[in-house]
Amino acid sequence: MNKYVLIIIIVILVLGGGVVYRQFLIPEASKPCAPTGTTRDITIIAVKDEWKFTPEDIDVKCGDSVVLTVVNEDSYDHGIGIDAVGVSQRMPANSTIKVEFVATQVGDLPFYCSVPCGEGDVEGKHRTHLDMVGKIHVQSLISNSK
Ligand SMILES: [Cu+2]
Repeated sequence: MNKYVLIIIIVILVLGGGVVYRQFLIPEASKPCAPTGTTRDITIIAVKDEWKFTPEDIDVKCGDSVVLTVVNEDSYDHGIGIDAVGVSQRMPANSTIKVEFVATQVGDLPFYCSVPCGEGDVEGKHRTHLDMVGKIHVQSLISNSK
């Protein structure tokens, strides 16, 4: 019986600690942002035979809902992965997919091609699957008035 009382006390302490942390101790910058009510429609293109996403840098505000339309111009598959928001989706050849998430934290969300897709020379430069990367910059509402 005592064992169970102890377990309950431990559980309460752990949960209580979590609540205290969330309420009082989280640094301001890593708190989730309140929804802005704005939906940002952004198109990203996997450029034909260039092993490149364009644009590679995207700005959104923290709290924005983001709808990405991702176009694959190639006759082979790519994928889009944005680990920080749990996005991982295959992009079949010559197709367009949509990916949605809410930007809840300030910071950079790296995205990348999640499907091995080969390599080649583009205007004298060698490019590969690993060059298909970019960043979504999630900006604070307060500190940036761009
Ligand atoms: Cu790839």
